[in-house]
Amino acid sequence: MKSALITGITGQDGAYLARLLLDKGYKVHGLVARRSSDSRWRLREMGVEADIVYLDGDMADACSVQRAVIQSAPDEVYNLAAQSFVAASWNQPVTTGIVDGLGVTHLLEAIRQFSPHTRFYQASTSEMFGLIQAEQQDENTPFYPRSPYGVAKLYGHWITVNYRESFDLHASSGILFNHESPLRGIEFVTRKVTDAAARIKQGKQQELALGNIDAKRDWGFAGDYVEAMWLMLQQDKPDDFVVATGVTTTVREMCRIAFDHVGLNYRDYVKIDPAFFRPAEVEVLLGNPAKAQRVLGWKPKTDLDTLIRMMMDADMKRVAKE
Ligand code: NAP
Ligand code: G4F
Repeated sequence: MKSALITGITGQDGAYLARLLLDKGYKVHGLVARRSSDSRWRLREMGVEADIVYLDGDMADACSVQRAVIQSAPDEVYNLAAQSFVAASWNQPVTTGIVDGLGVTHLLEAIRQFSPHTRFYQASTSEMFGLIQAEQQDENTPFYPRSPYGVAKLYGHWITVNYRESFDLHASSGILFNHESPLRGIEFVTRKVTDAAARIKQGKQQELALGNIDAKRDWGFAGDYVEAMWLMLQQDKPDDFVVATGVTTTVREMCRIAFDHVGLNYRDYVKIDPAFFRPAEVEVLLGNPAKAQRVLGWKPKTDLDTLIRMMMDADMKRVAKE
């Protein structure tokens, strides 16, 4: 039985990846940071809460990260832990830098010293492209991050590349574009919109305040994207891969799809609130997943319309039960 360690197992991707690895017969360990309230709801939603070995630890605490690597004796480590909300990174730039940046070194160092055969996946991000330097971004596009989050993740990306080149570790970096699901955090724009549309439809909310609705994102489904993570660690050689759909859509159009699904016109409810604009915006992201398709045989299976409908259906049911 293969052993895997997932950091960030209580997050959206952690829950989908845990399900995928358990279905493949892995023993799954999860590094979980101490929280004062329940953080395992996504694992319950995926029906995997009881099947995971939980290890206490925090990415900011090198000792706990090291202990988790020794205790789990992993064949594969998936580093998904992060302060992942871009907007919050301007208010917590140092924490974001430590967890999303230096935390990666804590993990790579533990692997180098105690488990050098372990294969490593780093959750890198299209936010590293920021102020885009090419119309469609791929593995060769120069980076230009636009937030403390993007900067911290760029450190995490390059330290992964550096440990691969310096110590011959099987360390891969997945440069994933936005991916969503019914398990997406409520602060991200897709879930904020599907939750609000469900509440408005059911008379529990009157309007929805948003920021820059002209921003464009390349949105895919988290369930598809965790397959790409796993595929990267099954390759003979570690490498970097862009994972995206190759389609970009405005926040405005995503709102239209969500509200349409419940028979409403988003224009009647969406208000623009400057409080949700960012100090520096990433106006557009559009990925080129050709390498992932060629080398990994990976393709996205879910288009945006299907994804938003899936999220709307889940939110309509959840809001009705409240
Ligand atoms: P998420 O839902 O925000 O999950 C983040 C996870 O990290 C949670 O389990 C969280 O634990 C954990 N975490 C936060 N701080 C930690 C710390 N100091 N020590 C240990 N664990 C900590 O994020 P996601 O959407 O699943 O994304 C997974 C990863 O992919 C992240 O690294 C993100 O930056 C990256 N990424 C995401 C996307 C996307 O569109 N979703 C795209 C590209 C890259 P709690 O639940 O206890 O807070
Ligand atoms: O949903 P978002 O908050 O996601 P963002 O900033 O693109 O980051 C997500 O994707 C990254 C990959 O590119 C990940 F690395 C990161 O961890 C995270 O998962 O915002 C999307 C867009 C932005 O342009 C934002 O300005 O939507 C715009 N937006 C407009 N109004 C809003 C809102 N975003 C949020 N969260 N809330 C709004 O009211």
